[in-house]
Amino acid sequence: MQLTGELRAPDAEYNRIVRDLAIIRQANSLLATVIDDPSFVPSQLMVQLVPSAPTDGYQALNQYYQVVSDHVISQTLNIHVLTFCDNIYAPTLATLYGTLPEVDNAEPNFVFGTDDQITIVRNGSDWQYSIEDGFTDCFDGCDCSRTWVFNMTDFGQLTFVNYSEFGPWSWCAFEQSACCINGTCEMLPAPACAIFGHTPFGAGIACDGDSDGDGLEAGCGDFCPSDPNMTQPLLCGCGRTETCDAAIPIPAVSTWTAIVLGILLLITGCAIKCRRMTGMTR
Ligand SMILES: [Ca+2]
Ligand SMILES: [Ca+2]
Repeated sequence: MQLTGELRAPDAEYNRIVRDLAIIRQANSLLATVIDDPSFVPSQLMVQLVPSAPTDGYQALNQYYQVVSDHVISQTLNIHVLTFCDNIYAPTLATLYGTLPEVDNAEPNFVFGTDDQITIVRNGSDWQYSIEDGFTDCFDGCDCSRTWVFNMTDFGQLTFVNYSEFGPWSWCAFEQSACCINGTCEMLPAPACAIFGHTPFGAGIACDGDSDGDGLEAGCGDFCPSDPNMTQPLLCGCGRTETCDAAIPIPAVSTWTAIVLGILLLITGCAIKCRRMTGMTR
């Protein structure tokens, strides 16, 4: 409704937004629970009537737009809260009511304390989605927020545009994460790292500047950051030579022994495999 300014969301726009948000949330699970909180009650309108004026036009609009409740919240100021049978785009309807001679003022029933906002801007067939995730102390507007911006084509092709954080207070506590971008480790806000091909290292891992000197940074190709001879833990783990496969005396064992060893390998993993096959104590 906000996108078109119409009282009710047209099917085409509504369906496209549903599709686009599904694609965005599938690409970024952090956004699965970020929904748009309207800044006004979507089924209500606040109307202040001119004292003692005829209300024919007001009553006609109430009937036409299917008001189910007309509640006077101030006799002195003649302020009514109208509740409609369905959600409507209140700013547009407020303008309609405001044209009546018996209406002094009409406006949406604004609410405080919204936290998440989704804003859409159309740029031809491309739509840009700004998704703001607010948190902490939101009763009068959130102290902290994270905002993702995406571009979506008419054909459902998603592009990440930007990520930003707001919250200069210590309690906002935005997390930084080591992140592998095109083979280089960078410290980034954790949510930004997870977007589109960026590989978060996980909690507690920082860029190490290739401390073991094997040419790759921790998590950015080197998953054994303290072992200069290994970059992958393989089966036996970092710091352990992977000799098990070469030591398996396959021709020397019976079929049943091979089956038992195979089952043990499946159940217990590498440690048993190395011990069984080579006699090593690990
Ligand atoms: Ca390294
Ligand atoms: Ca290494």
